[in-house]
Order: sequence, then structure tokens, then C-alpha cells
Amino acid sequence: MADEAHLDEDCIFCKIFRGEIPCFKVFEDDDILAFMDVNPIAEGHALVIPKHHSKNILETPSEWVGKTFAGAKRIAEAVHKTLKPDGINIVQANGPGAKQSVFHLHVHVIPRTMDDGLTMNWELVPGDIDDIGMLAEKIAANVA
Ligand code: DGP
Repeated sequence: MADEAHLDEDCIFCKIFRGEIPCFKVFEDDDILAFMDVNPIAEGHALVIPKHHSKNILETPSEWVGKTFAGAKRIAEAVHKTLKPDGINIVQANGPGAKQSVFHLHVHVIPRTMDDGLTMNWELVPGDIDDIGMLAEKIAANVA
């Protein structure tokens, strides 16, 4: 269940799972929310967050880390089924030195293609909203 004792009024991702900021939802249960990244670095780039606010993996209880990564596996399977990418990276940043920009634990599920040239540090560039929404529907339909 969402950990009401550990939510942050000002956190963007807490606002998203409380429905105060819209998102293209891919999956939700009592513990996690998966939605499309608005600054995708690849087609189908999704995020998985716990319904527990803590900044990063170092500050998150293992129970919630486990729930979040189990969710990432589930979404990776849906992304794989939807896009049939050449590969999928699971990326998770902790702290400014690791280029973390939103300080609520989150896991990136990033479909990859051979020779896509992606590197570990990327710029935040808004994606095409229509494309993101369409992919959200397709991936959501494939969450098992
Ligand atoms: P990181 O840089 O690892 O902390 O990743 C944060 C990601 O969150 C980044 O790829 C952009 C994404 N993001 C930031 N704000 C929003 C938002 O309001 N909605 C959505 N869907 N994604 C967001």
C-alpha cells in the first residue's frame, strides 16, 4: 500500500501518483506506478516509481526497492513484447553526480537498438506527446 507517512508534498513524482500531475500511465498497483518519461531518450522509455517517498536507493527501505525493481521487470517484459527492441537497459540514478534530476527513487526502463549511440549521461529533451501517449497505451496493454 502507498506509504502515506512517507510522501512529500513538493515532490513531482509523489504528485504524479496522487493524480495531481498528469502522466501517461502504463501500470499501477497499491505499491508502484509505471508511466512514460516525458523526456524520452528512446521510443518507449518508461519510469517505475514506488508509492513511498525517498530520495534514492540509499535512503529507501529494501522492501520498497524490491517492489520497485520487481515492477521494473514487469514493465521491461511489457516493453519487450510491445517494441521488440534489441535490448533494454534498466537505469537508476542516485545523487547529482549520477545525473539524478528527480529526487524520488525511480527506475528507467529504456529500450535499446543496436548502434543507437546512447550514452550514460543524457540531456533532458521533451518528447512528442502524441507519440508518448500512443506508446503508453500499447505498453499498458501488454502488462501481464
Ligand atoms: P533522472 O534524471 O534519472 O532523475 O530521471 C528523471 C526523469 O524524470 C527524467 O528522464 C525526466 C523525467 N521527468 C521529469 N519530470 C517529469 C514529469 O513531470 N513527468 C514525467 N512523465 N517524467 C518526468
